[in-house]
Amino acid sequence: MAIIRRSFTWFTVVALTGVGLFACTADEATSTAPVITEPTGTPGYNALWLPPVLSGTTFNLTLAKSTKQYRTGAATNTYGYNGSSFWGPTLIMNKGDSVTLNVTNTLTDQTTTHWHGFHIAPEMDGGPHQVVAPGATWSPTFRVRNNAATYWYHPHLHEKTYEQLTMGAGGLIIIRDPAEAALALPRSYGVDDIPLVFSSRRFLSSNQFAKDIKVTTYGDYMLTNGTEKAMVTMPKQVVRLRLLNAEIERGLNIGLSDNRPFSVITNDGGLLDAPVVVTRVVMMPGERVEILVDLSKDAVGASLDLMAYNAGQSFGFPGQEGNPVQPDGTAGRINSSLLNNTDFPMLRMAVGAATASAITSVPSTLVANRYWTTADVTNSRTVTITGGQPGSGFSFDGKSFSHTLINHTIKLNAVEKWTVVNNNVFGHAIHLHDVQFKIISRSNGPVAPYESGWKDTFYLPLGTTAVVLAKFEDFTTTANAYMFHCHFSNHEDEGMMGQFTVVP
Ligand SMILES: [Cu+2]
Repeated sequence: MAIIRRSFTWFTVVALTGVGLFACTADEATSTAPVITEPTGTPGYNALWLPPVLSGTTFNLTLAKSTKQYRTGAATNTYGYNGSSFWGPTLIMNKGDSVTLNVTNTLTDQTTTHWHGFHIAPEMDGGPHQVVAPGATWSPTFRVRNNAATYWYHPHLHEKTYEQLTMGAGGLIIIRDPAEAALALPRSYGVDDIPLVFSSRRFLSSNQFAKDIKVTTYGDYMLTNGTEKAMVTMPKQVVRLRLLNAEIERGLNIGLSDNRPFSVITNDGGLLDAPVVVTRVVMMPGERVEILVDLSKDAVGASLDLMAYNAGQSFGFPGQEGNPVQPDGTAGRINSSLLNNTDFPMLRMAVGAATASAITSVPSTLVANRYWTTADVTNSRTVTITGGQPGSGFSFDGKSFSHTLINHTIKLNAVEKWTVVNNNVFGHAIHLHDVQFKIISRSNGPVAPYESGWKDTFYLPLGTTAVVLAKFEDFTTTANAYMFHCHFSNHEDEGMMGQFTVVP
């Protein structure tokens, strides 16, 4: 791939970018990634990497070491699945299919692969107990029961999640189902349906990723699908963006640079009843939303940025704190980052020609969800966030994670009300395995309409309490438990994780 030089016209740049995107089915080259330079002379952009797709009912994933050329000089050591230089392929599954995943670990460390958001038996879940030894292959098999939405897979080995995520291990999963297929929604992957994975990194002077869990909780440079200064051309019509916050700890207050409204159509576990129109959506690590952005009135050749409007957040919002000092990777920069407490772009969106079968309007309704209500509740419990004092990790109810500690035992088919209390020292992102739940109340105000759907991860701001309802059905615990934890992987690795079993 050649460097596109400034002497090209803007339209040529857009056209070539489009070709690059639409043709991209394999991993980008590491040292010859295209550099898109705008005629205005602003800093160059790199073509957004589009993860290749695997579909069918058997999925082979191989986690391996790789490298990617992010900086002049030494390449950055990374991890990727199936030969990717960062991240992995997007798995497309159909609800109702029985699938087998063969996960091969070529690292010298153990790993696990968790199917985030999936309602599956605990032994298939890929949590800390389902260890894949170096050189081994793990082959879980299960029926896909989740609704159409965007899910993801990532390592979940206790005390190694932070490191393996930092190195780039992860991938998206798209589930399709008939209810979603019946709607007039964009779904041409990489054309009008674009996956976007946000994760920032800090580079040491050696060009390697900083991965000191005690120091580097926030990166200094945003990587979108592993691409720094990413740019993509989207057609002049309604486009669908599948957003995943795959940060270690940073929250993202996402909006568009011209403040145009956009429509949230999914939460973590499925379509909403109807699109929710917003100008901002807050996403914590682990959360996904799919949004529709209307580009039909934009001129071909125009552009806008997908932004994180993170300046001015209150204390406890992850990424609010810290000082923007020069990156050197050395100690003394705990919780600081060049991106903290600032607004920054995450993707340059250029507008190209419309496609032949363009979606030009946003549906007024989506699906009819039947959520749990307090009338369904058969058991209630409270989980309180504790710990986090200097020198100690966060915990739940005073207990740090132990492989042998079962924090909660739940009866099969119970509809449970979990009240999660955070009067501690910082905000968190709470994730429950096994279930999709409904947030029914927050102590700091109403539940935002854009988070009113099925959720598996939610933001719990400092000083607040949230109440969620979930039904624990279909699977009981025969050996290994399910996890609940903070999805800030540094908090999780330092003990902010517990286990629950589901019993007859
Ligand atoms: Cu946390």
